[in-house]
Amino acid sequence: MLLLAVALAACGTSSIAPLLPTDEGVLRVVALDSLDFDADQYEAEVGDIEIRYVLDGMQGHSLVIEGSENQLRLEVSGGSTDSGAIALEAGRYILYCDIPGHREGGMEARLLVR
Ligand SMILES: [Cu+2]
Repeated sequence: MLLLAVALAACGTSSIAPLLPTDEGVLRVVALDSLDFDADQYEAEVGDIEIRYVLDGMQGHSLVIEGSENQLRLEVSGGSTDSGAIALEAGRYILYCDIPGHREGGMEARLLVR
């Protein structure tokens, strides 16, 4: 509990999604039918990153990481969720939805791995 409190304090207030909003160690990303994710930037810890992709809407959406499209592709539609894991080194990445037109419509976000 102390560790969690320290982690939360270190995050401060911003539009960055909390590291552990629901499940410990799982990066939760929500897809919105407005062709958006629920945050502009996500953060995760170096190593095997488990991502849970949740749809808040009805349209089908995907989630891939630029440059690692062949390693992980999550897909949601009609209220479903999807999850998977990917190993990433420290750095800055771009998440996006690869359904035609969606990224162009704004469906991308940054991922900071540290
Ligand atoms: Cu999409």
